[in-house]
Amino acid sequence: MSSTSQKNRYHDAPRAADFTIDQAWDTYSAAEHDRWDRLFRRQREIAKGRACETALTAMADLELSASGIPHMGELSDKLEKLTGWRVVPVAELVPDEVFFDHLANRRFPAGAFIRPEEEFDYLQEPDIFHDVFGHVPMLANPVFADFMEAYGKGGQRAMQLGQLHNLARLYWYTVEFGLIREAGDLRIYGAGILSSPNETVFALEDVSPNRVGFDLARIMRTKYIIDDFQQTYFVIDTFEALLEACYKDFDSIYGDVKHWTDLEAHEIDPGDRVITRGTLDYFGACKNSPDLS
Ligand code: HBI
Ligand code: FE
Repeated sequence: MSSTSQKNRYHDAPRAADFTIDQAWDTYSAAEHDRWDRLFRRQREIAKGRACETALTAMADLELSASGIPHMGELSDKLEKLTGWRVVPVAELVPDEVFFDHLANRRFPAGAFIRPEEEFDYLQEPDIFHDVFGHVPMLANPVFADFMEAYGKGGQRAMQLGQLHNLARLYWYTVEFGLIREAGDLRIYGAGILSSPNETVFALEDVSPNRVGFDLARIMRTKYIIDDFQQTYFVIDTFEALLEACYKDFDSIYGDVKHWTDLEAHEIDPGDRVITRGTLDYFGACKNSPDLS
């Protein structure tokens, strides 16, 4: 396993107080540009008929393509005209409070590095393909753009209340692994799914996972897994409904959820709006394993 600094040449890059770095777009090698192109072509094909309309349309509007690694400044100039968001280069995960401050100010921190060839299919850290292909198109949707700013502000509040883990679950089950109902079918908007060829198919078509209607307090009680497919996916009806649910006064929900027991990632709760009850077969014996989070 290569060490972080070997794998990620931005690991030691000089950074500003807000953890942003210089993308140094001219330093990407032909091999790195080619890797982006192969990742893009493969995932764009699999996403057809599976990603939500918003994501597919935005990729075209933002001129994302298999023509080399995007220049974040040029991409930001296009995105900013649509929703006021910019994409700022960072070396790797940044501290939560820094992350929330960026989101609250319509800046999305995106990894500048691209995954090494040996991690072509999956990596745990967010690289430029996960962030730009997975997250950025959704920021072109005005309602989702408002939600992400509200999430940033909510995160700052959650930290003050010491309940960041509850809010992180909301991010996980929507921004990273959310599904949306579209024309009577289910489609993907979560970046963690959208940037993963295998999970793009699994999340929509496999019989193993549960699929449950979105409920804010329920999600805040639900543990999640960070190194495998999700055992439960939550489905929103519209981005407006997601935003509306989160404009509620978070404080009252934090107050309630603090006293409720957590749910394991595979559990169905009696109050759930069950869309599909999964067989959990993919998760095998591990379905009773202690979940991380
Ligand atoms: N930093 N660069 C980066 N990207 C993320 O997605 C990210 C982060 N820091 C913290 C974080 N995500 C999560 O803990 C959020 O739920 C806060
Ligand atoms: Fe992400």
